[in-house]
Amino acid sequence: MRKPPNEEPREELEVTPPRTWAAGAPAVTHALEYSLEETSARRTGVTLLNMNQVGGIDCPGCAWADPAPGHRHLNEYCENGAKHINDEATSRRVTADFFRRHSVTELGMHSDLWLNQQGRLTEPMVKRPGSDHYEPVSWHDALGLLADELKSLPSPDEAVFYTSGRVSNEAAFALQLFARAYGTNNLPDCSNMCHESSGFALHETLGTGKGTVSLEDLHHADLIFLVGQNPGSNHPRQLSALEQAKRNGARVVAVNPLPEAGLLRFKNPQKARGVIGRGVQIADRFLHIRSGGDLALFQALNRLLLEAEEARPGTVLDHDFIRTSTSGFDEFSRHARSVAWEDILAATGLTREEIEQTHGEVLRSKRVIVCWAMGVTQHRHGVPTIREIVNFLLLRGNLGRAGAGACPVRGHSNVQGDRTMGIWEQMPDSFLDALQREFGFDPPRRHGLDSVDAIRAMRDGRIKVFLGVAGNFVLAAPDTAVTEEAMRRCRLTAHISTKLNRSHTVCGETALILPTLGRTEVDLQPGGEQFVTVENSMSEVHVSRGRLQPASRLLLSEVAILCRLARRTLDGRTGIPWEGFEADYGALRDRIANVVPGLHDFNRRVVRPGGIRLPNPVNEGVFGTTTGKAMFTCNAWQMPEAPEGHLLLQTLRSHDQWNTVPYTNDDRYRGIHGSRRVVLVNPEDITDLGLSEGERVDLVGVWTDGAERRAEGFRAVPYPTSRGCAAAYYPETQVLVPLDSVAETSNQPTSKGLVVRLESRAG
Ligand SMILES: Nc1nc2c(c(=O)[nH]1)N[C@H]1C(S)=C(S)[C@@H](COP(=O)(O)OP(=O)(O)OC[C@H]3O[C@@H](n4cnc5c(=O)[nH]c(N)nc54)[C@H](O)[C@@H]3O)O[C@H]1N2
Ligand SMILES: Nc1nc2c(c(=O)[nH]1)N[C@H]1C(S)=C(S)[C@@H](COP(=O)(O)OP(=O)(O)OC[C@H]3O[C@@H](n4cnc5c(=O)[nH]c(N)nc54)[C@H](O)[C@@H]3O)O[C@H]1N2
Ligand code: SF4
Ligand SMILES: [Mo]
Repeated sequence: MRKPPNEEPREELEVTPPRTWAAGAPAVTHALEYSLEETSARRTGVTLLNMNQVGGIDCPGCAWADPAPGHRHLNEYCENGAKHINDEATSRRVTADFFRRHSVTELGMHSDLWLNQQGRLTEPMVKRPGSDHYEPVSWHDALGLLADELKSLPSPDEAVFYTSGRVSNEAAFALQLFARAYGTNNLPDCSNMCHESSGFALHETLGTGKGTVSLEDLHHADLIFLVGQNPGSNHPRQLSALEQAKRNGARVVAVNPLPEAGLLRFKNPQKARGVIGRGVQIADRFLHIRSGGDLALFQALNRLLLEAEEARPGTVLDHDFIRTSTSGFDEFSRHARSVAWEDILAATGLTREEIEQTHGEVLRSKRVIVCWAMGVTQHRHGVPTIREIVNFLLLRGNLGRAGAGACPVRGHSNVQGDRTMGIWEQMPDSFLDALQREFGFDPPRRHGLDSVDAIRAMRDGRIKVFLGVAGNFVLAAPDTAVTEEAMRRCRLTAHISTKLNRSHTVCGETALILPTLGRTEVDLQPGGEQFVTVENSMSEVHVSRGRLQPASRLLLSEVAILCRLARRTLDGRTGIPWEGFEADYGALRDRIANVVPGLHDFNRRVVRPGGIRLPNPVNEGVFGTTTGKAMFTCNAWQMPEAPEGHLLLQTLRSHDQWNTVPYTNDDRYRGIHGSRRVVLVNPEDITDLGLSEGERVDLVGVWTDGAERRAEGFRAVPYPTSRGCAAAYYPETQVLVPLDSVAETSNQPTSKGLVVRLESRAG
């Protein structure tokens, strides 16, 4: 076992020019360096060779899809996937002795990086009321404590069950089944803070919350938009798909306030020419947009398409598709023409020529795909922006056919699957009816609490018990000070986790750490060795099977913990065979097959190479919307604005972190080394604000409630971000996101487009 580091890493900022290409040879060496630092060479070999292979370990990183079986490389992973997997496979351990040496208060003062570096959690721990230390507890007593607390609540709605998107389908299904049998729909998840805006916009306009494209579609598109995403760091193998598409003749338009390395040039580390050559240019056109300008951009493109049709009737729009498959076109086309150019140019910061040239590319392309991620969803107007993207696709029939469609690029490896399994506070009646038929109990129908509403309820004392299944809720959620206070008001907080994080240091009166197996590990149950299943961003459900020996013999799998908790809490009330589910996940999958559409014959079909592709009704011409057709919508123009002397801040990921967990203090592609406390600002803005390069500043949030939100001690780094827009890393800047600052209709926190001022610390 490796000794965990005692000391905090030293912070020393060094800035080098941002990189203009992603991946290539350094990516391979960086991945291996991190692997060997964290684990042994043998464990590294086992995990990496099995990663993303048929029947192997599904990468616990992002949700990007694997190529079809037979088309995979021996090394079918990226630099960051290797880091994520080795972060879990580390040989460092957090033991009972560690918790004897460190009080909860002391742990709370350590950085997130340090907490994560301590290694894998090894046995269940409890912090009892009045104590400042975690102490060991048996599984029996830990689950008894939690079950007793749940049973004592006057209403099941006084508990919340949070899920993060790394959780397998089997564990997610068990969790929601337990929560609903217990009597609540309080099932907030990380998706509430991630692609919730996509779900709302797509449901309303297309009748499905999921994307409509496959990898094959991407390979055969003529034009691909990458809007508000940083694939070089966050979905690296998307670059391989784009490389393939480009070889087939596709053109790529990237829309971003930052010229991200992966958007510019890609050197494929899986190919000899990628390691030594110049690589492939990814974006043919880079639109250096203002923060939040995407709604206006797509409004402009739509207006130009309507005008082109008017000039050359019958040549631009797909009239057949519009007539047979859509509703609301007339109203939309009237509204679309009313958007003024001066507003568009103000909101986007682009020139009219740039937008007209992009329009020209659209006209030349038969098959168009729009990909998007957090740069779109995390804005206040994320939902109307995505609705406008749908309008754009509908106009030329770019939906439901090969090489075209909508591609919300998902974050966590199974975030989409968790939703398919029923992790959502507002599951439709059709799902609840199916649960009722299959299990014979009455699931609650009243909508539960999402992440933001759960925090409000905890803050107001309406929630007594919080259970987190994976994730790091305290730092993933907005308004750190408010969220921490809310957690501390709970009677009991419990987390099923693989590694130590901030959420374990912000405790309710009683707190539990329930350590669990990770995806890399062998999962042995009475019914034999188990595998789990996951669903990627392209609706493919497949097997993940761990290969390594568990980090500790005291670990239980997520499914086992949840089934035991359910048994202890429900006391056999519902007749659900929890014990059988725990012994053999196949028994659980047999029941899932009866509840979730598209997963019939689940056990047999999922083990086939490539697994199961869930049907997407849109691709069969079926739209489950209120009109039964794909819906055009009218979206009012809007742009985020910062008053004089302020900037629009986005909170984002570095190349070297997994969400709330920094791996190092570096962000290689952006040329930031040794410190994460930096704010990237356009050089002209630095001058206009009277600051100097590298000056130490506080970021001060401005919000309608007048409360001061301050992130202290950042260096102002000149960076080619668009004018008036700044960027700084999450979770350090989470303190600046007000709890009440949420996206329209989706209630998703606005982690982008925050109004801040930079206050010099010199004076
Ligand atoms: N290595 C690594 N991979 C990850 C993750 C990780 O933490 N680390 N997290 C995973 C998860 S859960 C998710 S959701 C995804 C997130 O993947 P991304 O969405 O790529 O995540 P962010 O780091 O938030 O980057 C947002 C991108 O949008 C751009 N952007 C910001 N505001 C705007 C805007 O107004 N308009 C436009 N057009 N662009 C804008 C930013 O400059 C940046 O390039 O990544 C997943 N993959
Ligand atoms: N300001 C700001 N806030 C954001 C965002 C942003 O861009 N800006 N992004 C949002 C987004 S997109 C997301 S998805 C959320 C992410 O929110 P979460 O998903 O809640 O957070 P993670 O950082 O992914 O959680 C990491 C922890 O998960 C646990 N873990 C890892 N693997 C496993 C496993 O296999 N099983 C179990 N049980 N536990 C495991 C480990 O203990 C680890 O410390 O944050 C959101 N918050
Ligand atoms: S692209 Fe995503 S899923 Fe694929 S190896 Fe990299 S992190 Fe893992
Ligand atoms: Mo996410």
